[in-house]
Amino acid sequence: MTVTLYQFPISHYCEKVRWALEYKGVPYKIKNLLPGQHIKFAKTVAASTCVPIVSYRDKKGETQYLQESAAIIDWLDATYPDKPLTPASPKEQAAAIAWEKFADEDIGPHVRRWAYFTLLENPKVVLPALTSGAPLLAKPLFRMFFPKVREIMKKRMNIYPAESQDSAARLDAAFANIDAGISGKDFLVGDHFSRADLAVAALLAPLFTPKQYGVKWPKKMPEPLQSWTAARLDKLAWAENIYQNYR
Ligand SMILES: N[C@@H](CCC(=O)N[C@@H](CS)C(=O)NCC(=O)O)C(=O)O
Repeated sequence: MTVTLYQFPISHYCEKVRWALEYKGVPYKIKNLLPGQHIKFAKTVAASTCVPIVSYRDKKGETQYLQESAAIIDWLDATYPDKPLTPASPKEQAAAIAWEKFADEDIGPHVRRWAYFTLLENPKVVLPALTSGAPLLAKPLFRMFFPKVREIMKKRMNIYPAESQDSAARLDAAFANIDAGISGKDFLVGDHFSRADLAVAALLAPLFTPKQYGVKWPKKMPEPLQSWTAARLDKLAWAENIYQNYR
């Protein structure tokens, strides 16, 4: 079966799906999209404009499209049962899904807003990441339109000072929640790596920029992001460890 991932390389939700595909050993093709260009494509195949989107051929040979990283992981586990990311016991399954929902809703959007708050003001850093994997000719065009794209991104994701500071505060609350969830154990749920660990670690990853993410990050992030994360390395250590061992 040919599985294709439509993505923004920089997107941590797309990283979540790349990790799930690779962890399970599912071969897949990548189609990189540029922010803006993605809208037309997404609207023709799915309910909303967001990526990741995964396509595959069903038994009748028809192409199906899946949107939402959690739904994609559901489909992966149902279709490729080896190396399950969803725990078998109903109790652990419910706990893992709850952690994933927490990661998707209470970590992902805040990491994104807080990181872009710094990154969008530093085109030299963010442009290579935003255009990575794009066709050569599209890169200068995207650069040219970047000021406009940046304003649209700010508007769509509320990347303004007060909202961004609020996201930073929410991340501190999320760290406390994760600490309590781990409390000396290796995993968030049970004795095995699951979609709970994968989702939390992937959605935090832009803060510690692991090489497995596949995007060319700068050695040092611009300020204030750099100092903020440097002061929280202990809070990120568990997720970094999960990357080292399972990504
Ligand atoms: N709940 C979605 C969130 C995905 C998401 O927020 N994707 C962002 C990139 S990080 C996106 O595609 N934004 C552009 C848009 O929504 O048009 C998931 O888990 O897949």
